Amino acid sequence: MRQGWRWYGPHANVPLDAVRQAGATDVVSALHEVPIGQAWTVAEVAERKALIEIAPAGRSQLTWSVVESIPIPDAVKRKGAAARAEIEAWIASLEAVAACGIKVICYNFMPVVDWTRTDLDHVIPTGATAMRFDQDRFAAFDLHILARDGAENDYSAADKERARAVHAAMSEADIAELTSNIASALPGSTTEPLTIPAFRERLRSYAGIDAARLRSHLIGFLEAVTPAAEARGVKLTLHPDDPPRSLFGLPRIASTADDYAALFDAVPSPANGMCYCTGSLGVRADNDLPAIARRFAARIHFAHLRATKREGDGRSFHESAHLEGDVDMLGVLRELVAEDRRRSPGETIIFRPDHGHRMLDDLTKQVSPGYPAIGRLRGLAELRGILYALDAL
Ligand code: DNO
Repeated sequence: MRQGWRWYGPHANVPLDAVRQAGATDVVSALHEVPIGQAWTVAEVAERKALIEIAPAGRSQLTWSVVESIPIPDAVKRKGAAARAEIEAWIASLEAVAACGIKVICYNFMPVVDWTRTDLDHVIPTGATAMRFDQDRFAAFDLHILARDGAENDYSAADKERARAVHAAMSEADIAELTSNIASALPGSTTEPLTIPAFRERLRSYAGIDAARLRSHLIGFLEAVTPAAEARGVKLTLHPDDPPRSLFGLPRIASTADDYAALFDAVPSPANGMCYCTGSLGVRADNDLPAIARRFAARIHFAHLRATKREGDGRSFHESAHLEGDVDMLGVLRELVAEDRRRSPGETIIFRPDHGHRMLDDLTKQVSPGYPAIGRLRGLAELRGILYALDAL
């Protein structure tokens, strides 16, 4: 397996030397500055690749191995294969990436909101901070701040009472912070930041789109793009929903093993692959992580490794240290290493330590939520220790 690191580009507050010092060899990145839906060009991708791969004198060489993500525009999620122009632009981006020799592309199919947290700096007992999803704060946002049509039907009387009390205790500043955490698109998100009125409007545009319809739109998209990927030896890896359940009454269709099985059955192309994200899938107690890794091993080309800890209500969770929490990381790595050994060297699985606690010097620095250097460095070092013990490095 190859050790990757997500890098946010030339203006990122964690530079390429930090990637080297963390011990990673592979960079995971995207043209984050290109607006969603606009086709990437070969020149743009080649320029970024040169920036990553042409090392200054005396520095070790890095490889841009994974594009995470080429965003899928909202129209594709709402209309499927009928969103012809948007899909053609996506294929053009894929072709530009492939022309530059990058063979793994990550994407997701979450409607309206990508990964979602209510708290970005939840203080944990060590004094570090972790990202958190607090179900009552989420419900307070949905019911009282967004005031979504029909939201009241999605919560029990007890849920509503707790959400009401949470909302009543919030100051204007708390409301602004919660709104920004949920609606302004966290780093790497492939959905647009939304104001509250735009958020309501976007939700209304999904009226009538249930899970079956959304799945058929993803299948239509995959049928359109996998031939181009296959022809260029590119693997497309679908990132799971985070959290892996419906939010805001919207369907989510990459949350369970059955969800992925339905997609692989419908579009068996070898280009149809999976980004195996332990932290996202691990939020559901009914997802058996080593079993999922074993079942879809041949489809896994990219892995996000981190852990989450479910809280008492079974719906809230926070991000734990990489080897703590609910994820059986050793069990997962055993499966991924076994698969990796079956492959030729050019096909090896790339992983990155996903997220990390904000700790030590990062507590006083400007950091991208979820992506501070030191917490990720700790995560990668711990994961590397497991791989070393499994004799997989
Ligand atoms: C968050 C990430 C997401 C993810 C995209 C995949 O940390 O896991 O940004 O990369 O949703 O397309």
